[in-house]
Amino acid sequence: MKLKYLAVLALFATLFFVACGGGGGEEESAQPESVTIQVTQSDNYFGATPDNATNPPKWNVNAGGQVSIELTNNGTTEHNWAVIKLDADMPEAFDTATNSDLILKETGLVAAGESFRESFFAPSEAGEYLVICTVAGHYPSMQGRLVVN
Ligand SMILES: [Cu+2]
Repeated sequence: MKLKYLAVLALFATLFFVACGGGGGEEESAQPESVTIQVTQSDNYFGATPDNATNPPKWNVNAGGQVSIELTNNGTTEHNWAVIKLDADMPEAFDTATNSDLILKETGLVAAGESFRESFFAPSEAGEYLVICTVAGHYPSMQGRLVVN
């Protein structure tokens, strides 16, 4: 009788271990942390200084994580915020008529003085993604990097 009791106890102990082991696996597959990025646009550059070509502003996000973009256009003309596909073969001047297939994600044109907010999911592939303004003549002087970690 006592032996049977011990056998049941051992069975429960085993089940408990299996259940706890499964819990660890759930943590590993948890969603990446969401982040908020702030983007400012001016004529014709992103961020604080007009040296994007040599010193592009960087926005850090988590691979596959949710990104809330808070964008403000402080310029006097419309601007875009377009993430280019990783390792795309970029032309010297971006032409929306022929180069739109290079765009991975974009806010679309934001009018002068307007703000734009949206949530989207970051690419699942890590890397430094080129971000440009697609308005004619604004790239390469207007660019940044979406850094996916
Ligand atoms: Cu622009």
